Amino acid sequence: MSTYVTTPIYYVNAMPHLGHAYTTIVTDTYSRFRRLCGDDVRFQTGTDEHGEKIAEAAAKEGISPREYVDKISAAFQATWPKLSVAQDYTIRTTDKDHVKTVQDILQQVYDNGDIYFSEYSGHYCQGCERFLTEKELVDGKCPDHQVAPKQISEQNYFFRMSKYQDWLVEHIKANPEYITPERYRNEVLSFLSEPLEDLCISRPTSRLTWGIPLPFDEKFVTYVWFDALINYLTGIGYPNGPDFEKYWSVAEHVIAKDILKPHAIYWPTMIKAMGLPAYKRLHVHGYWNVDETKMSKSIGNVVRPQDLIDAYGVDTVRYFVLREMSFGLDSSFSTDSIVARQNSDLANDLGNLFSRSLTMIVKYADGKVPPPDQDPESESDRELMLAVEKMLVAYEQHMQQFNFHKALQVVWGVIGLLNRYIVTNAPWELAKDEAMAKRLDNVLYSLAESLRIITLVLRPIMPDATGKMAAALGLSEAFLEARLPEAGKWGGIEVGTAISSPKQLFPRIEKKKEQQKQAQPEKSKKGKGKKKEEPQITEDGLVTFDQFGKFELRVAEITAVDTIAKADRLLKLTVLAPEERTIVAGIAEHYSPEELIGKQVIIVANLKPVKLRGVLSQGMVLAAKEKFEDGSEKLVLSTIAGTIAPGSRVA
Ligand code: ME8
Repeated sequence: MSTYVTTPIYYVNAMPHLGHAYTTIVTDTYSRFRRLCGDDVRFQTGTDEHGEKIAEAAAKEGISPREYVDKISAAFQATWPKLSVAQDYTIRTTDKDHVKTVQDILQQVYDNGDIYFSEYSGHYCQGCERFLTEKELVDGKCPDHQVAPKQISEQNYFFRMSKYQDWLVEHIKANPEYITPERYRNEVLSFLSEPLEDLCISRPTSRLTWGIPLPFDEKFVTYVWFDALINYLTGIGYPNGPDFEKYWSVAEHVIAKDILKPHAIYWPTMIKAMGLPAYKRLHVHGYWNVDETKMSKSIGNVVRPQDLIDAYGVDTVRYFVLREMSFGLDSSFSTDSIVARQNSDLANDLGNLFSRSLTMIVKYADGKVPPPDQDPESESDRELMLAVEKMLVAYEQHMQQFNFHKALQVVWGVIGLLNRYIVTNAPWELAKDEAMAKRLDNVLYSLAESLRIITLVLRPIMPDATGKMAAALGLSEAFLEARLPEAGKWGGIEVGTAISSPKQLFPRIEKKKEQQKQAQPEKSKKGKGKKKEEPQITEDGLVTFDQFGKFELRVAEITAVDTIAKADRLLKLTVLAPEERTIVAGIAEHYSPEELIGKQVIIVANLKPVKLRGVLSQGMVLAAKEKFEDGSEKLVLSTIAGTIAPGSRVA
C-alpha cells in the first residue's frame, strides 16, 4: 500500500511556533505509523511564499521578498529535524517547477471555460487573504483576525466554483471519511447548504506583484490560495512524474480548522475542474490556545518549538502534544501540563517500568532474555497477553483515525498493567526460591517481550527514545525491519538476547528554584535569627499539637536506589520531596532496590542532615516493624493509599 500525507505549507511571514510544530509532528507520526505498517510513504511539508502578507512583511524588514522568503523558509526547514520530523519532500511555492505547474493548470482550467473575467466588490480580509461573505462577519469584523475587512471593488479573474457545488455535496455525503472529525464535515455541509459563490483567483499587478503571473493576462498575478493548494500536486510530480499516479489516489491532507474552507471547498472543486480524482481524506484539528486565545503570530502569544525542546527534550514535546490534544478539539498549552506529562507518564510510568524490568533481567537472568514457560494457571500471565493483544488492535485503529491521544491511552493501559504485574509476581521474591526459577524466567521473559511491543508501537511517536529503548533491549537492527501486525505477535523477542541496564530515559523535571521559593516564602523567613525550639515530650508522656507540628512529614518518591559499600543493611535512596535529596535507610534486608523505585514513602523532611557511612542523609523514612518470637523482624515502609505529588505534606 502507498500513503501520501501532507501538512499545510506555512506562510513565511513569521517564525514557526507550537501550532505549526503540532501539525507537522502529527503528520510525521502518521507517516511513521504507516511505514511501520509496511506502506510506501511519501510525507510532504513546505512553505507558502507568495501573496500580500509576505510582500508586506518583507517591506517591513526593508528587504526584498526573495531575501525575506529565503530567510524564513530556512528557519522552518531547520526546525523539523530538531523535532525528529523526517519529511520526504519540502516544497516552496517559489520553486520553478511549482510556478510552471500553477501556470499550466490555470491555462488548462481557463481553456476549459472555468475561469472568466469580471468585476467584483466585497469585504476583503487581508489576514485571510480572501473576500469574506456578509454572513461570515461578526460585528462587521473578521472573526479570526478581529479587524474590519476592506471594501474592495476591482476587475479580476474568477473560478467557476459554483459549478461544482452539487458534485461536492454529493461527494462529501457519499464518503463519510472524506472530512474528519465529523464536526468539520458537518460544518462544511452546512456552509454548502447556501449557494456557493465563484472564487476570485487573481490580483491586479497594480496592487500586488509578488505572485505567479497569470499565463493568459500579464496584468494579474495568481491569488495565493489558488497557487498554494496546487503544492500538493507539484510535490509528487504532477502531471507526468513517476510518483504522481502512485500517490495522488491516496492523498491525505492534515490542517487546522482555520483553513478548512480552502481545503474542503476551493481545493476539491479545483481538482474536479482539472479532471482529477478527489483527494482521499482531510484531517482537521483544533487550536492550541494560551489562556483561551488561539496561539497565533498576529496576537504574539506563541510558544517556540526550540524553547520546548531545550526545556523538555524532543520526545517529551512529541508525546505531550499528541497525548494532550484530542485531535479535532482545542487544547490549552501550559508549562504545568507538559511537566506533569513528563513526570507522571514518561518518568514515572514508562521510564520506571523500563529501568526496573531491565535491571531485574540483568540481575536475575545474567542480562539475557530467559526462556518463557507460560503458566496456563497464572491469571496474571493470561491477563497480560490478552491485554497486549487488545492494545495492538485498538492502537492500530486509533492511529489510523488520527485519535493519537486514544492510541497512547491504550498503550499506557498496558504500561500500568505491567507495573502491577511486577508487584503481583514479585520477581525479587521468586529469586529467593530455587523452586520458582522457571516462574522467575517466565515473568522476566514476559516483561522483556511486552517492552519490545511497547517500544515498537511508540516508535512513530518518540523515534529517539524508542531507539534507545530498542538498543537496551538488544533489538537495534531487527527493530528497524519490524512491521505491524506481524511484529506485534507475542513471542518476537529471542531467548538469549543481551539486555543492558538503560540510562534514565526520561528525567524528572523539578520545579524551578524560584518557584520553590515562591511556594515556601514563610519557611525561609522563619529560619532567620530565631533559635529553633526543640520539641519536648511533656511529663505525662504526651506531645502537644504544637510539638507534633514541628515535624515536617512529606511524601517522597524514590527515584534511585544504591547500595552502600561495607554497609549490608543500608541503602542510599534518592527521593523527590519535591526537591531531590538523599536518605540513608536501614532497609536493605527487607527491600531490594528495584522494588523500591517508584514507591511513594513518608519521610521526616526537617531532620538535621547527618552523614552515615560517608553518605549524607537528609531525612528519615518512616516504616512499621513487627517483631517475631524467634527474634526476627518484618519491616514495612509506610506509604500512602493513593498517588500524590511528591513533596505533599502529611498532616
Ligand atoms: O494558513 N493551533 O499558513 P499558516 C494549531 N499558508 N495549529 C496551528 C495554530 C494553532 N494555534 N496556528 C497555526 C496558512 N497552526 C497557509 C496554508 S496550505 C495549502 C496553505 C498550524 O502559516 C495549522 O496547521 O497560517 C494551521 O492550519 C496552519 O498552521 C496555518 O499556517
